Amino acid sequence: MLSDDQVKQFELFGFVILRNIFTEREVATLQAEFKYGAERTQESEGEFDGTETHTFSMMGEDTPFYSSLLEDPRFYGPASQLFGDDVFGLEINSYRYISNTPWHFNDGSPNIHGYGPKYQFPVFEPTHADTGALRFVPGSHKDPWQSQLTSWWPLGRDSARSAEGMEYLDKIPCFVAEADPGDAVLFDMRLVHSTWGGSRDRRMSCVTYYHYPETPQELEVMRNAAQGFYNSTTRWNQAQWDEWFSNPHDSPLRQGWIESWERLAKTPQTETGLQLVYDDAGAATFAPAAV
Ligand SMILES: O=C(O)CCC(=O)C(=O)O
Ligand SMILES: [Fe+2]
Repeated sequence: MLSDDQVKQFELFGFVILRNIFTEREVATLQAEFKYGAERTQESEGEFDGTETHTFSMMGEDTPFYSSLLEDPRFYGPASQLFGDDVFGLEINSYRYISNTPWHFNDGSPNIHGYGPKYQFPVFEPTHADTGALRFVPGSHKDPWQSQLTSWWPLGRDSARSAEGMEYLDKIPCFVAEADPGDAVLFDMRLVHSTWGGSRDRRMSCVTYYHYPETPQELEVMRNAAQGFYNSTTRWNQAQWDEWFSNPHDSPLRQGWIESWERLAKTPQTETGLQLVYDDAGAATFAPAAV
């Protein structure tokens, strides 16, 4: 669990770094399962040649240690401490990153109302400031600070990704969350973040949860997200997702999450009275639901 000061730091700044959350033996297991998942992905996607990021799900029974991590008290404990006991599991992924990641926040929708805690960790090499460590603008998980930041062009939704924006990436004042294998960086998905320099097969993983919606806006966002997720037959890495949803070890915790997904997916729009409206740039706002 997190100490009171770690909880306070997370609330104020939006992140906390957990050192040595894995034992050395567990890091070896992560590495072996990562290599297996990478191989599986090459079989379906073609050989990794450094021109495209490979992303693969680690939620299936073919990577048993990874697939246990959402329920692991070392991950679920702090997640529920920060976001409540009804925080629920979203995904466990691995990545072979090939480029810098522009400034952005990822809350599951283009606005601030769908969010949760995300753990990211390096699996093989440490991540440093110039080798792909996460960079955070501290406190940017909160509005109006987040809106003020992202209306400045180097941090803007599209302009951050432009050639000019990418030139500016490493000039933005920020905190660099360096990590070694065994450590995990825990952050609020609403936090404005990027990475720089870790561009040649940077092998990372993540464990992510969603906060259970409380306001009509949050419910409208999550209702939509859940419809694209629960019982979907067109997910990437379908076999791994299906296995996770089949709850093969009868975990009561996972069963509760599956029920959360189902409840949200089946929530009618009349319950929120809102709809998401997207502008040309893909940014969403809320409007009263059509009657
Ligand atoms: O590591 C990266 O390059 C991107 C990570 C990121 O944006 C995320 O985990 O949400
Ligand atoms: Fe992100």
